Amino acid sequence: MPDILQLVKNKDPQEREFHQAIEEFLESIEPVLEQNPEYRQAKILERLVEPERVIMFRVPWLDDQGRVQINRGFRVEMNSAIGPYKGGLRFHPSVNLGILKFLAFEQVFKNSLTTLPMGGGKGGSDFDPKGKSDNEVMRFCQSYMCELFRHIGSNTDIPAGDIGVGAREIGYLFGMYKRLANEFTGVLTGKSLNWGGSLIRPEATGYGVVYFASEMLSTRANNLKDLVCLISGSGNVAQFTTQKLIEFGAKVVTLSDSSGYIYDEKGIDHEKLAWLMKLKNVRRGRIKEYKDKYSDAVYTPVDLSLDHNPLWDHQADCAFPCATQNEINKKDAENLVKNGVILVSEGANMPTSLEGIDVFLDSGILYGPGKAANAGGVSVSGLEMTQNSMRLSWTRQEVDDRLKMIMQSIHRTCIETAAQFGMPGNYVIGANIAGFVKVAEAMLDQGVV
Ligand code: NDP
Ligand code: 2IT
Repeated sequence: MPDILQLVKNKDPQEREFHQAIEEFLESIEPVLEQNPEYRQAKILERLVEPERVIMFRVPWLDDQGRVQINRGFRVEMNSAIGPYKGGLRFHPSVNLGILKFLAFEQVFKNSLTTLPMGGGKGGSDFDPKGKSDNEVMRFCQSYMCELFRHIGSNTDIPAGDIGVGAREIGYLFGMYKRLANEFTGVLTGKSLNWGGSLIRPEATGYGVVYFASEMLSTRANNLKDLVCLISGSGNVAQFTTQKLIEFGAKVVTLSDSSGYIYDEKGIDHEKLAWLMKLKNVRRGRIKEYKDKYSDAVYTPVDLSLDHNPLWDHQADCAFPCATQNEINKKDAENLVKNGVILVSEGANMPTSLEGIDVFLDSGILYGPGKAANAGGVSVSGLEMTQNSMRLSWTRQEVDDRLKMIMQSIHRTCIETAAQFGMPGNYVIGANIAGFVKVAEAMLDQGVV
């Protein structure tokens, strides 16, 4: 049998995150490959690790001083076996092809799990929106779309937000798309409400993470009420994970950004969260300011080069990593388990290292991997596409009910698949196998393309 991981490493040795995502996935699907030799014969894996198309382009723009700035733009169109390419755009200085390929690869299986007809893709740029004026962000987005527009379409490839891309960026991107293509279509999701967006899309990833956590706890006759929760990040996913946890009666004690984290022993309530959302979404401030407003809280700067993150070293019941990839290493995972955590539900994509995942699985805690637990965001993106096609808007209640149903269905699928393959309660096996089989079968049906 060819060693797929080695093939990829030989071809693109520098794409570490992509290798990591593949390694995690391959370990899980071994038993399905044994049962289905036709997958190997049709070279399904070799095809899955090779994007259908990669677009890479120059993004020139003018800053407020009139100086020319150059960034690199990308879109990875990974797999369209079960629907048009779908997945977010990330604007962050760390963005490179390897990171976007890992995100696009995971997106393929995540989208497959949602029950909706969406293929997988991911894109973005090494542009850093932090510290930029609205006008600079607008000029960057317009320039980025000047190239991207010819590759996307409401039945071809539908981008959305991710790190550094929220409502403001989607607005600027959509405006330029509409002008260039001369059509008003659902080519992006995460749009604002009064021009084609869906209710609950901003909330969807965070709400979904909590619905998934609640389903996991119910398998052990438990619920979120009064449980103490650690959350990392303070962006879109972290904010709405916090909001839903408060609604479920849990106590959220941490939030972070890339500079440090706050620990609020009394818990972040609705009023504190509303203040924080203004700080992050309107003033675009730093989490450190929370401590100036709420003096009971403790702020700890975090050195990302340390061998562990002190945020994960508090007594708690649940952990919700909602910032970025590889934010929980082996030591962090050991600290979480040692401090009594019984559940981890991943809002971020691949936040836990391979060694960290092993710690969680060996300890027997409830561990919900990102491609299952954070699928609520792309699910409501899919529902936004449906509403755009029908040219109508559902109510908040209707979208939230559908989101809940989808998260329950993903949870059930993971549980049933894991049990079927002799690994009851293992959500990693369940998510990877169920996500994979649907895509693999579609690829077989469609021939060698
Ligand atoms: P945002 O840009 O809204 O927020 C990102 C948060 O993560 C910020 O608090 C940011 O801090 C922090 N962060 C980013 N990079 C780092 C880093 N290298 N180290 C430490 N902290 C970091 O993004 P989202 O909330 O949308 O995304 C968060 C995660 O959720 C990502 O992994 C994303 O892929 C995933 N996700 C997002 C979905 C969505 O619908 N938006 C859907 C599914 C998954 P700072 O301000 O200092 O950079
Ligand atoms: O990682 C993700 O699932 C997202 N960033 C959301 C993608 C989408 O198309 O809504």
